[in-house]
Amino acid sequence: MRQVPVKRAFACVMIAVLPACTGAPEQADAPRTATDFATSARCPSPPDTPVHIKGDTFMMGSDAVYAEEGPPRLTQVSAFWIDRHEVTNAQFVAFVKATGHVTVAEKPVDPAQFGVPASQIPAFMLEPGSAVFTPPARPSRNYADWWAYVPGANWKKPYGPQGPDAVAGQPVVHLAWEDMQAYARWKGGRLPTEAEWEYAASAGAPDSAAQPGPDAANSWQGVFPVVNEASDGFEGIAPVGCFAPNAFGLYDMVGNVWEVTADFFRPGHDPRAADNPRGPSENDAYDPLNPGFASRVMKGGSYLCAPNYCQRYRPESRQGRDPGLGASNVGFRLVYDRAPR
Ligand SMILES: [Ca+2]
Ligand SMILES: [Ca+2]
Repeated sequence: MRQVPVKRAFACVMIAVLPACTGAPEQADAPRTATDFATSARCPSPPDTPVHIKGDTFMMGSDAVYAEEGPPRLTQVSAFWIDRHEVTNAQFVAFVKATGHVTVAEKPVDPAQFGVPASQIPAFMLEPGSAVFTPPARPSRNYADWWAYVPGANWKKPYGPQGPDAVAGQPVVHLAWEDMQAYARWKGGRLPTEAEWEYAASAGAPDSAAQPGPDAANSWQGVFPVVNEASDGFEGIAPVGCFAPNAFGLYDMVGNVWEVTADFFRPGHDPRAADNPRGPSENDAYDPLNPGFASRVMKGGSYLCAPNYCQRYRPESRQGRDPGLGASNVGFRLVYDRAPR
């Protein structure tokens, strides 16, 4: 069995790839401030009541865009309930008030988790914090140019300590896997399997051509990562419910923030796993972008997905997600095996 990923395992990768981790300035050119992403937009608030999804067979996966999404195959999913929208800051506040939970991003960092001599760890990476999208001033296709470890970033301060406070109706971000699991236990739900999530997102559409596009939820218009036209009304995270729901009544399945699922990640689907699949074992997990540990699958794209870089505003889209550290564009929603209370 592979070693269970430790908190902040992502930081090991960041040490290798981020200029900020080698002692160089975080950006060669001054990034725009986090407050650029503040939004005062208000949208209708959809109810918090979950939606019942009847079991069915659907075509899971796609070979049309990215290789890791295939092969498509008929897949059976049993009935379940699913949150109508991403878990919001308001919902997470209720959880924190009830339990006193402190998230991973708010806790001191254990230097032993980096796996390198302490002298090689920049001091700021030992401070509580999280990964924040920090747009560069010039074009780039290297993700290390727009992700930075920002001390003080957490679910209460999604754009970092200098940015706006978390907004009640917006999805909660900057959570690690263990934070999501704690919320799920308190709520009486669980993280969805990838198959459950993808079926709910496709909402009975018979093929990918009939499925939603980038205008179905908050995404990126313009040339990523330097020109954020925000013609959909949102430069950063949008409140849940600002875009029309899909045919199952679910909001923001193909945008706003990525949503973490229960499955471990490896590129491509096992075509033999077609009856309520649960993904590979932890030992078989493999994420080319984070090869040192077992990533979880996240689904549906985010407000950072643009046609020129990340066409992942689709039900089939999938990427690996570091379980030990949150990010400013990653959230979740729960499913339930029985009618929620
Ligand atoms: Ca947008
Ligand atoms: Ca979403």
